[in-house]
Amino acid sequence: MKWTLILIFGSCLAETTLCWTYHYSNETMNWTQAREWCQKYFTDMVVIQNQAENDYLVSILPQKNSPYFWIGITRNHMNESWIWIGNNSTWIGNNSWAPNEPNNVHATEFCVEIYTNTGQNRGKWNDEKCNKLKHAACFKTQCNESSCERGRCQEAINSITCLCERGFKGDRCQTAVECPPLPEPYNGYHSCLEGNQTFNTTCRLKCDPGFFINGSSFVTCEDTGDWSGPRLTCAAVECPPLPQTYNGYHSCSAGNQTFKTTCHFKCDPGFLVIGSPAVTCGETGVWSGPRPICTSYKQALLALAGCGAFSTFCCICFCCIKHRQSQSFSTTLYRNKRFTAILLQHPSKVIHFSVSHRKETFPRKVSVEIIRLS
Ligand SMILES: [Ca+2]
Repeated sequence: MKWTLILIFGSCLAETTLCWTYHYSNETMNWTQAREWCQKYFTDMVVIQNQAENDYLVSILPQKNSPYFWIGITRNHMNESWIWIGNNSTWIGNNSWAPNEPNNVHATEFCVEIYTNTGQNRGKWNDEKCNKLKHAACFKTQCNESSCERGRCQEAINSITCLCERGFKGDRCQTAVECPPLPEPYNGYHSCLEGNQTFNTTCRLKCDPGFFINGSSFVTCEDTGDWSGPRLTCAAVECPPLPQTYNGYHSCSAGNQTFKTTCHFKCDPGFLVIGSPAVTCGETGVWSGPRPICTSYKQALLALAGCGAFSTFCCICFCCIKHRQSQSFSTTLYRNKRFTAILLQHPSKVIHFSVSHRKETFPRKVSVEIIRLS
């Protein structure tokens, strides 16, 4: 069978190139043949999505001796609903059917034709037996893979529309949604996976030494153009609270005892500062040293005297032992600011004297430890 291709008016406006066009056959054929013909030479049989398209289609279809054209709506059984091919439309208007149609004569009318003759039935539909011979009404789509970069192409009579994926915009869905510039966090910085801060970009926060991530460590640019969470912030690490100083007091450079805060200690009148008079909160949350103590001058003098007496006692013990053990002992003396130790060593035995001062109680308590090792 020889078919004749005829291009009727494109549905596009003259200046528009991206939209579908309508076509029809000069010959008649049954519904199945008509659809195959449309698919072979164009895209498919006509699908109508609203009354405006229906009216436009009828206006450009020619007046022929047989003014009947197959359209792409059908069903397989009398109890089924009418369905458009391709699932591109579910539309059936209130006045789409001609009077007394669809009448399903002999329960075998499962295809649909559109009337193009003049009169009150022009543009109306009729259910018809599928093996009847009608002209084919076809369309050719203009959507293709390059029509929309990040979206789905949808055609109408005069234009195509790109239905963009989430997070993209533009007439061809070519532009990712942008989020506002992410403000630089105090005492830290952020790094983003992408150079520009657009949809799906994730930025991570890093804090300077002495500061920690306060809340989320990253945010993501969402399809709404907003960042996924609150602003990224770094907070200063805190040192343990300093207890009240006995017989003295301390004052700090900041209200919270956080990184870089320095606290100064002072003693009440009549008391002496033992230790460093100031401590600073370090980047790991540890004070720079032990806090000092306040002791009276009398206690300090007694402590010094006691220490001297104890040293004398140690020297006497050392001399006695050395005398009793004769020359076979070797001796070693260790000393620093906090302790003094005397090591006696014999080929068969070791006697070890150590004198240590506990920092927090110095000089009121002095411990002496004597260890005899075999
Ligand atoms: Ca009918």
